[in-house]
Amino acid sequence: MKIAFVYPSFESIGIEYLSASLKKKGHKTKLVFDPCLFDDAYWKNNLLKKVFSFKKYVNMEIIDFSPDMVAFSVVTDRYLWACESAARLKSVYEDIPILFGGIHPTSVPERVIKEDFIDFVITGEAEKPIVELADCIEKGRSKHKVPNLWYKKNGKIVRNQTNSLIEDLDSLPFPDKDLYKGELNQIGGCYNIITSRGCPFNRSFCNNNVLRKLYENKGEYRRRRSVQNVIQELKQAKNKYKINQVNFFDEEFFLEKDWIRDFLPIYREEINIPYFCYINSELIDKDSLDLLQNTGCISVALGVETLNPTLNKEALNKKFSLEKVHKIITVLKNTSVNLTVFLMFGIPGQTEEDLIEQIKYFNVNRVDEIRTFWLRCYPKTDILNIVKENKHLKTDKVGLIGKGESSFYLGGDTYNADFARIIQVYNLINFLPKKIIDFIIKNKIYRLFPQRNFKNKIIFLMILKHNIESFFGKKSNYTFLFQKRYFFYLYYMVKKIKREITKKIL
Ligand code: B12
Repeated sequence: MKIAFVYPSFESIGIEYLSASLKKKGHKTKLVFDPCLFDDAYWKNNLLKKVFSFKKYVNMEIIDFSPDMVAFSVVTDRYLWACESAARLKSVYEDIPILFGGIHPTSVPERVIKEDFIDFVITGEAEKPIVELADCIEKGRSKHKVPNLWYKKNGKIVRNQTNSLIEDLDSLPFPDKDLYKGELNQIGGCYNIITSRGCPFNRSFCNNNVLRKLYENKGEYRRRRSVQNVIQELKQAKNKYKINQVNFFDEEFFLEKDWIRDFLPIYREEINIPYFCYINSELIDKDSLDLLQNTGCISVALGVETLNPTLNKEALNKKFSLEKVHKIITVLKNTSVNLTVFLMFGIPGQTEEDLIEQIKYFNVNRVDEIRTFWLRCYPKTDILNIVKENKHLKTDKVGLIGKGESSFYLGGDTYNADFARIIQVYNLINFLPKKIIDFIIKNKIYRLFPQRNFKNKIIFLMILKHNIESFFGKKSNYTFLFQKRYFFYLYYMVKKIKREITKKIL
């Protein structure tokens, strides 16, 4: 049976896992990719979005493949995009079954399955369920035993039982990276990998608190692949692709200390490709910082969210120690490991003073890059209760969240114009001298700044600055991911122009 996966904007390790499981059982898969140029969190422009739209190719590519099922992997911010694409397809090809899965349908399956153009929803980990569904459709069997499945029968919604979590992650086939052949992962040679599933923490803004509820009493939530299994995947990848950087996308890469102590030296020995990973200040000690430096890490991202301990504890349900964060910043400053810090805005209870105090801290304790995000209240996460309770969000906005209709472009749920002006200063810290930032703060010049985010223009200047610096031999790698995003845009803009020209000539 033939299954087409439709996905926007990024590589998805999730669908690569599903594709590998389907192929293993003899099914054929294909990716239909929409780069969503000028329509993502990096860059939003309505005119350019139209000019460089890939919408019409999405349907064309699906139909060319003549699939037996079309599968959409959906995060909340892309739910409307997925609905629009699925409805467009269904209006022309009524008979193709459409399946929705991924974190948004997992969070609100009862809402998603109600859409006319969606035939199936699979919640949670879907390696086994998707193969069983494909088998059932192929053989014309009843679907009542397919785990995690929601479907419609005689106008009624049916919900099947939820499977236990996959106990042994090593039992899964390696993600099918060939799915993206010819698409973005060919650019720049990044290899994205996940070595674990599940997170033991329960931060109020994170979707793990939704998944943990779904899988209550259904097996160990946090799981990790064996060191050898991960090394094996990377060895195979190294032989097959040209890789310049490995990105460990695990949420808690340093959680199992023994695992890390085993893994990183072997990685250095046998793989030896510069790598990126996320770090958590609560899990990083001196040993870990040494390991990072000695095993080829070129870049880490640290989710600080806010320097205010009360906000971290009460609104975000997150452990926080300024001392630990400070230590990481000071140690990494003099190393070749670049440090990106994630900060969050629009947290219930956060004030202008908080933000200004934070600027003062980061202006003195400079990191390689500060990335700013608005707090997003995703469906069924605990933060929703907090924002509802203290009326941090307007009630109509809370209603829109489950429908995936709140936008992340201009800040999303918790956007606040005064904060938006201050955020520009955070972006500027990335490349203006300390004295100028002090001057802006002291004289409250930020109040004159536009509230519209000009982050991508600043990022462009940052890349330029760091390219110049690296030309003169200074360490410079931190804009790595962003540089790739520019290549990505260039690649797909050229692809679009080529396609349009070919069409005109023919
Ligand atoms: C790595 C990562 C990224 C990477 C790569 C993303 C990617 N597409 O793979 C980067 C840095 C690019 C990224 C970007 C963003 N991310 Co992110 N990311 C993650 C992270 C940490 C791991 C994802 C992963 O690879 N998991 C491992 C794979 C195996 O699991 P999986 O993807 O969930 O897939 C399984 C199931 O969901 C299911 N499944 C998945 N797809 C489908 C499809 C079908 C048809 C079916 C049946 C089943 C199914 O089966 C898969 C295998 O079991 C998750 C957190 C998490 N724990 O999942 C957040 C997470 C997915 N990201 C999140 C967000 C918000 C974003 C951004 C919007 C952030 C931003 N403001 O820009 C962007 C946009 C992403 C996009 N697709 O457009 C949220 C999504 C919340 C939500 N409700 O939508 C998450 C859940 C984190 C959180 N806040 O809790 N992200």
